[in-house]
Amino acid sequence: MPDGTQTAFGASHWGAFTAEARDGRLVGVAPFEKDPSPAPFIRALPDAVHAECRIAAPAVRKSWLEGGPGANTAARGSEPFVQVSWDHALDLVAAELERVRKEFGNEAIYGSSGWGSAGVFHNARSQLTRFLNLHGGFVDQVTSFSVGAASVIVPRIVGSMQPVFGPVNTWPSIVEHTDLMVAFGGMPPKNAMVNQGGVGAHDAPDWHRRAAESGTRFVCIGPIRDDTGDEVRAEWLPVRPNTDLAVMLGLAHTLLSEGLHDAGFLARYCTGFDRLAGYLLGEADGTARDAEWAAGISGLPADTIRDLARRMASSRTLIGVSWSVQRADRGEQPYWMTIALAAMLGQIGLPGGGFGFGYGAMHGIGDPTRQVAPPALPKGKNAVGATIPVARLADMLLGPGAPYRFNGEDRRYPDIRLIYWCGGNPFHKHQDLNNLLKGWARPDTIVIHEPWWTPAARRADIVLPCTTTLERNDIAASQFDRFVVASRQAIDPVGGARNEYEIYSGLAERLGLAEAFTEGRSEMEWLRHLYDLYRQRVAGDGIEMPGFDAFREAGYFEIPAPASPPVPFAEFRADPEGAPLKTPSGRIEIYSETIAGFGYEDAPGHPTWEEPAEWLGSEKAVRFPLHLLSNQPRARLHSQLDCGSVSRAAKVAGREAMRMNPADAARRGIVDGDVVRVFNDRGACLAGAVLSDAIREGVVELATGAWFDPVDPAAPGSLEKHGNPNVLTSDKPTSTLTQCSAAQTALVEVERFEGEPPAITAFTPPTLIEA
Ligand SMILES: Nc1nc2c(c(=O)[nH]1)N[C@H]1C(S)=C(S)[C@@H](COP(=O)(O)OP(=O)(O)OC[C@H]3O[C@@H](n4cnc5c(=O)[nH]c(N)nc54)[C@H](O)[C@@H]3O)O[C@H]1N2
Ligand SMILES: Nc1nc2c(c(=O)[nH]1)N[C@H]1C(S)=C(S)[C@@H](COP(=O)(O)OP(=O)(O)OC[C@H]3O[C@@H](n4cnc5c(=O)[nH]c(N)nc54)[C@H](O)[C@@H]3O)O[C@H]1N2
Ligand SMILES: [Mo]
Repeated sequence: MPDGTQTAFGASHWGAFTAEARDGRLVGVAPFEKDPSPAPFIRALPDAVHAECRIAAPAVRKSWLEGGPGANTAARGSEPFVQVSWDHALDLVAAELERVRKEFGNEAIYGSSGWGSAGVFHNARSQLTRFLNLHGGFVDQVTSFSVGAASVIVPRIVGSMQPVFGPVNTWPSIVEHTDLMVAFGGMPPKNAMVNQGGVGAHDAPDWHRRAAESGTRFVCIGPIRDDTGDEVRAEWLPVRPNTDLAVMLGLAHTLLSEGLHDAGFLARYCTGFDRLAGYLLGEADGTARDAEWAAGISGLPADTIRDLARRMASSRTLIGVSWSVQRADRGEQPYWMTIALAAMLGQIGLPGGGFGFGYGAMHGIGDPTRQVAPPALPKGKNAVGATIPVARLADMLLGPGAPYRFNGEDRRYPDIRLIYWCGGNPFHKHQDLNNLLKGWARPDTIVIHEPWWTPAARRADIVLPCTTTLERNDIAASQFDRFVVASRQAIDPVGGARNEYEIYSGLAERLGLAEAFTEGRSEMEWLRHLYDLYRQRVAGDGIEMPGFDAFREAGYFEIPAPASPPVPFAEFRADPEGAPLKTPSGRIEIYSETIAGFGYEDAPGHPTWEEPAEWLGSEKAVRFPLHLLSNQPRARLHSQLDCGSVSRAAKVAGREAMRMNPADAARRGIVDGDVVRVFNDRGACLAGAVLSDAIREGVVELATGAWFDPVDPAAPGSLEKHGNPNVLTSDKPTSTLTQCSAAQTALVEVERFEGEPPAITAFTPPTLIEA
């Protein structure tokens, strides 16, 4: 270590590290010594933290500063910002919160968040929620982009979210017991690089290898071959996107017609199998959902489907389904059918058998941890009852007062005057960004806390610069990981950035809420308090954590793995009457009277196939013949670190890489490295072509997260030049029942882009005027 270099241990969603700083600047990060496979993009932290696009000072959009709330809102994104002092900025935000509260009530305030950064105290979502609740409440978001449709359907069918958030069958069980793992959507190694809250040791690749070595066979059913890592040597069944449900129905039909289903299990533990059986056999409409039928829809050979069904019935089989499969039109249907299919195999409640969602979606799903939820900053109570399903943002902004239905409820969208956004990036996450832009122009005021001039920050009215993890002390922990990390501040806040705790404390002071917000605690006092809560929590499990000071000194604490792996549904299997599921029948609801009772046209009482709004078999595919998969990126977390070196090195011709099959490319005269234009009726973007036979023909992969960078920054429909797939995705909800994101349901066409591609401006800060 050269002279003058200081080190600090810390953690991020994608790994723990030792940060090296010299003269107040980060100069490197070394991955945690206990991490066998660190995420490559951890190395981008120093350049991202000191990037040109860090926000140096509080800034207010020029027209807003001059004209007040509601001034020239259609110009959001194209106007300069005026830099103001912290005092001035906090005065403006406090006054605007009061104005909206008094004139329109707290139902006119929408607060939103996203992944933010790791850390239980400086957690963007908890801080925002605590503050807005104290101020009288706000319209909050429910469900999620990650597992939204699942969060509605899974509890209705099995009574809890355990099959999603665990414990699911963990890797030690799979190694020991599972003969065959059928993975719809794979178990992408790229996704196992992160955990919400942090990952200490990336040992998923080792577990995958051990499972393969122990004889577990893997089948990857999905449009992309490398959705499973080389370690598991999977057999690849390249299915058409959004047709998993048809494959599952075909498998189920084979089991039923060949008498391979477990009738005893279905009778004892489930309700309504007869209704599904009638559907499989086509009793009402004469269409048998057999292997041939499934082959016609999915593109997999019928013999392959039949053979797979027989293999599943003759061995200990675990069905894994990625979260992406439910992020599609009627995405709850394949999840429901997964449960029904596993019930037919009769192995639910046996070690290494049954089903589980999201293996590999995050590192911790399947990892043998105790799943202790870390403590969070107390949020208080929200006096506003109204929420919206998170993916319905644009519908809410464009249709105040409009009725909508959701999970058995009749609701109306609130009329939002003020958006307060911290720790998320709407111009990353939302579908159909050209549509969102129209809604974004509606509210009077948009306040954002951000470290960087992201596409959302440059489209806000008041931007308050906040610190990154490297600039503050925290405790990083996740219920999905066994390492609890004492994150240490490595450098002073960059530029004029402040911790959000300090920002809210300043606002609370102006609003007469200071004591209630801070409870008189400093950062370090809060950490000590939260840590003590954690210590008490694990003590109940017989685990002794050291005192706070010793923990900070050691840098981390490792919570030991449970002595024996969990077996989901084992109690229910042992005693279905004594340990019933929390469903109306107490059993697995293959048919749901409740869902049928809602009377939604797009969600009948058992899993049913309907053509997705857009798919390779639809009429729309004549004009737009390629199915777009906008999956999670390899070189970053969502839009985070896109301005860093690792993400930028992965671009092709400066744009997001789009993988396509060589045959699809040849038909369009596209060669490797070409800039291409990807388009449909909703929008168009540029991307850099990468040809790969790991992608099924008819499918293109353009990962999310390139910073939204349209040629005209405020005009809906302008060409996006950086490769943000959300100008192409559809904002159609998954269904009336679940109202979630159907991002994976989108068709596009691709052509070579001729001429000089426009320069990328996403990472250049907006024009800043000094006050
Ligand atoms: N490196 C990295 N890891 C991440 C994230 C990140 O941004 N970067 N994000 C994290 C977050 S927030 C989440 S929610 C999880 C998401 O986890 P997932 O939702 O599972 O992740 P995706 O990458 O969107 O999709 C996984 C794969 O599913 C396949 N797929 C898409 N549609 C279909 C389909 O209709 N059928 C089938 N069979 N396969 C399909 C695609 O080939 C895709 O590569 O990932 C987490 N992990
Ligand atoms: N097409 C398509 N779209 C998708 C998906 C998809 O598969 N396809 N996946 C969806 C999924 S699963 C998810 S989870 C979402 C993710 O969407 P988001 O969670 O909105 O994405 P992030 O890029 O992680 O946004 C986090 C933002 O918080 C900022 N930030 C970091 N630390 C702090 C902090 O301490 N305080 C504050 N105030 N800000 C901070 C970061 O700079 C970044 O701008 O995207 C969704 N969108
Ligand atoms: Mo997610």
